[in-house]
Amino acid sequence: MYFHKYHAADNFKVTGDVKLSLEKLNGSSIYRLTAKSKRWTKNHSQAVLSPEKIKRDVKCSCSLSGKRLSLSINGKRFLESDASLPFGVSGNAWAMSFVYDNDMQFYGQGEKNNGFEKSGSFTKFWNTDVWGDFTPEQYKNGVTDPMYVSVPYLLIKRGNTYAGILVNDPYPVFMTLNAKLDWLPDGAKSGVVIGASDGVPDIYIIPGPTLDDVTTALQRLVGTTPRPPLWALGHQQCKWGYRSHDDLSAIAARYKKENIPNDGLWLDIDYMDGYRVFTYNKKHFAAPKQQIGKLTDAGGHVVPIIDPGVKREKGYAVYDDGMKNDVFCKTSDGEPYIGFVWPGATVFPDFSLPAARAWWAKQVKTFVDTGIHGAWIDMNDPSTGKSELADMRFNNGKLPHESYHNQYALGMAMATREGFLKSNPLARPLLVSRSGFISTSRYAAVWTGDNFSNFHHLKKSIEITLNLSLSGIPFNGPDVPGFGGTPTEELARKWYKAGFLFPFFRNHAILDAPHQEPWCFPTATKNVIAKFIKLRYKLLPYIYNLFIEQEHSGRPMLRPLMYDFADTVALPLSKVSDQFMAGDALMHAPVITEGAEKRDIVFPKGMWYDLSTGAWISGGRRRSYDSKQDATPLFAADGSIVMMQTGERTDNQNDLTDVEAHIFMRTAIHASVRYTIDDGSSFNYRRGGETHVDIVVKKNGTSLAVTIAKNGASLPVGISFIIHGAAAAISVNGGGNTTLRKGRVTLAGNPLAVKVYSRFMV
Ligand code: NBV
Repeated sequence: MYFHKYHAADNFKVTGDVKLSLEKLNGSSIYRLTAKSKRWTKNHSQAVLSPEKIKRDVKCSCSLSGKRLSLSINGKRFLESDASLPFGVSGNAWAMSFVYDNDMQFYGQGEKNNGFEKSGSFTKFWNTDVWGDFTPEQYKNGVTDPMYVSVPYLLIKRGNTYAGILVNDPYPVFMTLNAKLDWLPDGAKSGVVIGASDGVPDIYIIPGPTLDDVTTALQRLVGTTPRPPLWALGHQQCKWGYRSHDDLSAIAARYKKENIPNDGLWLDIDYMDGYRVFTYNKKHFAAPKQQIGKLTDAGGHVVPIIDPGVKREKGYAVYDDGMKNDVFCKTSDGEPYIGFVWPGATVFPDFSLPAARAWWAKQVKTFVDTGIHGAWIDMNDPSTGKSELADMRFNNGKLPHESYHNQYALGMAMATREGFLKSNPLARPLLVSRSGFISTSRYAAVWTGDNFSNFHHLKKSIEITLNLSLSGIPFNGPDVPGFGGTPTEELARKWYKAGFLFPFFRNHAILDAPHQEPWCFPTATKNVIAKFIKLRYKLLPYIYNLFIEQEHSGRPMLRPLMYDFADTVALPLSKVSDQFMAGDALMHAPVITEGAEKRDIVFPKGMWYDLSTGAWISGGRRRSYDSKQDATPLFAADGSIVMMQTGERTDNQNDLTDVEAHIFMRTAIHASVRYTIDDGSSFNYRRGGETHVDIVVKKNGTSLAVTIAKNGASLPVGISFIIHGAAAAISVNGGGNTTLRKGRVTLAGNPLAVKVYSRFMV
């Protein structure tokens, strides 16, 4: 592994040549700490930050006295520099340390496999091709740190007050969090130390006080994720080995035959002609445009892989054009840097150069003209095979590798998205990247790379996805039910149940693994997988609206329990790493232990409706819960309204204009929701092409009074009301009481008895 050099043990000293300054960013209650010294001349970060998008007024103060920083929130000291090393340097490396207090807990850090809560850890941020740099034993069952994505962001929690620290330094950053390190005297711990091997220190301090305040401010600073097309939120089917039009049409046909919805039809490296990027193998795709068109007409969405490595071969148009335009990375001698990946000897676009990004976007545009709907960009850590990474330099060989390494995937994502929009300015693309950096969220989703089909990875996937969501990468998810190895029936069933609410939901497996599409499992297991894919589709109106909310406010779709509920001594939600909220209405506590269908569940305060059994459960405590093989512990919060598609979804035809409003009311007497729809695919929503339906429900005894108001574009919307909880009559928009009829609906388990009022047109 390449980056080992720095940690808190190095000889950092407080020196006079370093001048710190602290500013409060206008109107945002975010503080920016910067340092000046001759050691660092230029900030090479390509992260796109928008502090102007954050308007809030938080009761906090942050001050600098000499080199000592102090942050108070709501009049209480939250963080202060450690006097022994408030801000020190060692050559070009810098480090700052803070006093540790034992009520501190730590989260965030982007994509890390160092646990949900991170006390006691030492970590570095260095985009890493996990399977390339760790042993099979480590990547199958151990801790692999660092991973593909570097977001140098630390979330600090003290009680129910939170603050975040974002280090906008593209060089390798490190953090030690009250860690016991070999070089410290016996029993001593590190405190809280943040530093980097080089780069101009540029640090954003984001005071809460709440977790929602911090997270939404961070997300708006680094950029919210633009609204994905609706199909991108459906199920995605991938397998290393899919390579031809025939493969994809067979997959699409089989999903249809099985009555299981699926949107994405993904291609891995073998669709290319000899792994040459931006080509199709003629044998597998004789007429790409027509063939992809056919798949599209049948309701599929084609998503090929794009690798950054360009085969070094005269006569290959992409290589020749790149050489002519001088866009490839160079060594210190000014020669093209050569790596060895799929096609053999390869050169790599230098995404630090605007001209190289424009060149890449042009290649992408021509490729997207063949009709593809999205792309996954792989190997952009970057992974270059046996060649020394350090020899790969940037900005015409002038910048050392370290300065751009963590940003390579960000540059690639920027340019790839631009290419998609050039080809089709009207369509929202789906872009999914393996690696990333601060502000990748603006351009791409992230899948969590090469995981393994075992229970260790299933558990880890929840921790990783929650911390990514808290770190400004809200659109993310793992390969389900694991990329490497062979999933057992039990694992496939449990992973599908655990993962069906992850923001990104893709089945993918390595070349030599057996196929793991739903029908590859015996009927009982296939049926469970199908049931939860269908439930995902049933919930799409709700999920889509969570993405819309994220785009506006920065609130992530998936979040830990402490996001929406207070952490208390009696019910320590901050320790719950195997349950999560999907929006503020649904709480999921999947069973992820081998051999068990039973688990303990922490129910936050309030009443919870069990979507498997229809029972109401009172929260504020931990309870033992018995689930079933074909069910999952999924609960709706009292006082919530969840918008769903009608009936059981057996294909991917989504209709956001014909929906069920599921009303969950037990003790709550008020519930409301804003339901937004648009065409699901274009950017017209930015020009008034969306409709908002505001629904308010008031409960009086067993009568529900519903008001619905519609504004925005005039799309007709039909709503059926499904009531979970005691209710006998309903009146809609003052239309007089109507008796509810009885109905049945199947959500996460048994069919449930419900009250129904259908169908109201607005
Ligand atoms: O393109 C092949 C694989 C891909 O299936 C996987 O999802 C990526 O994470 N790719 C890595 C390259 C090689 C992996 C050993």
